[in-house]
Amino acid sequence: MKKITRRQFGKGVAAAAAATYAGVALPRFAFGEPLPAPLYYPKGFLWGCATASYQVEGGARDDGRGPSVWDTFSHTPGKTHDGDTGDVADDSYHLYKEDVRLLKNLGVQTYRFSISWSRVFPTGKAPVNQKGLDYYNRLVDELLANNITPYVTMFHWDLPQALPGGWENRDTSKAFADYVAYVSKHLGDRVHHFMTTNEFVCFTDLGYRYGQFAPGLKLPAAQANQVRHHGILAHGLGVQAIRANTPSGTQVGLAENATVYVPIIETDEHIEAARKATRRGNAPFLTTLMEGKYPDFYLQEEGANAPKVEPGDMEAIGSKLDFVGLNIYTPFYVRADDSPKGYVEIPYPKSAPHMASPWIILGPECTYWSVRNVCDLWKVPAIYITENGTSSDDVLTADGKVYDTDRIMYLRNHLTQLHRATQEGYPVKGYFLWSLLDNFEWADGYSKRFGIHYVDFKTLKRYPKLSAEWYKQTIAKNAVE
Ligand code: PNW
Repeated sequence: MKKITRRQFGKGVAAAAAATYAGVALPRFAFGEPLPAPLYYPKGFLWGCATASYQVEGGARDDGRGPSVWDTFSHTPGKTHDGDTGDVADDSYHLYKEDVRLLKNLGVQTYRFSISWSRVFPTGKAPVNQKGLDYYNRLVDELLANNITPYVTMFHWDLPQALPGGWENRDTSKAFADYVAYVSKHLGDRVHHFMTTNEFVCFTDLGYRYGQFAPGLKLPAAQANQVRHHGILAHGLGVQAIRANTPSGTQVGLAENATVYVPIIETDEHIEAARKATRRGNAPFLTTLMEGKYPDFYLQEEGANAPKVEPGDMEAIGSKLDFVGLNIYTPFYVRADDSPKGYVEIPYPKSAPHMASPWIILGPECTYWSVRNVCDLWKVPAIYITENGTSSDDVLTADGKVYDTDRIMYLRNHLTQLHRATQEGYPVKGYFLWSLLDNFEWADGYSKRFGIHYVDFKTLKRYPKLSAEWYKQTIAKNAVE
């Protein structure tokens, strides 16, 4: 499609001024020139969908898979909504070809999925379970046969249950590196994009400090900080392992739900406040990775609870990355102030609109600011939005359709903001919509649907929602409308 210039578009507006809708004259644009539409993305921009192993695979006991902490947690009464588990989930372990067909039909260029560590190493360590790796070989081959580029996450929270002490134990970081070395060596001939870990805060703090995710512990600060350290150490050793076991040119990054700070209004002082907040608010995770050391203020604030670091840890943790993946759902607003921190967070007004999951506040500009803050602070070479999407109270109608207009509203707004980042020259390479299909939403079980395909969890039949149709058009046009 040809790009419309401002001048041509202006003429269109003049012609449209006389237009009517349902017999009523439409107003003229009140102020100057409207934005050109549609919003074209850069040529070669990569569109994709994302999923994670425990959320979609099912086949929990098939072909020698060992239990993960999420099997244990979800089978513990009271831990998940209605006692839901990932035993069957979407059964993608058996239905993966159908899922690849859904991807193909959307026209995506990429698919982000994760490997179940305990499928490949049932106890977390050798011996390997060849049948487990074979599943990922089949999935990768099926994707490539359909011209879809695989983006592989090594760890999306399903830690092998058998590893003693889980992330409390430093050995787990080393076991991770061994597992990553093996998998990257065997997939690296066909997979050229790897992410080490997904969302540190969810598998460290939420699992070990607040207890709402597996393994459900509520440890004191010193131990919880050590868990965080083992998480980022695993990432660092994982980067080294991938680099050592794959051809040069292989792209290595991670997927991180960095807390995104949005300046209340765009003035220099508030923009600066948002940048400071980004560095401080992500101190134990992304900030430390990007700077190769724990920030001084973090160590001071944690005092005696600060993590214990061994020689070589920080070099690994600070390993250079080819890209940073950001999982973006919700904004946090800040303003400048005179305190030593230089900013204060603004609480949401009670009336702040949210999506079906109450923690997803509608604030699409956070997608733009996530990219801008991270790039301005740390000059990263490439950025992907590795997740973005929302739950919705989807209803399957008698004609087999789901009219998820609120999800489309959410996506359209976020993609409009991401477009701004691409236009300003930030190196955003691609976007992965969360999620390809409804799946096991962790502690919320099957009560929250994030898919652009509806899944009937009794029959496992998949139905494209209206949002799938909308995303398909977005991809085909390489533009948001
Ligand atoms: C991400 N929160 O998790 C995960 O990467 C996905 O596995 C998940 O399904 C998706 O977002 C939707 O929730 C999060 O409560 C889960 O702030 C919860 C939170 C954030 C991220």
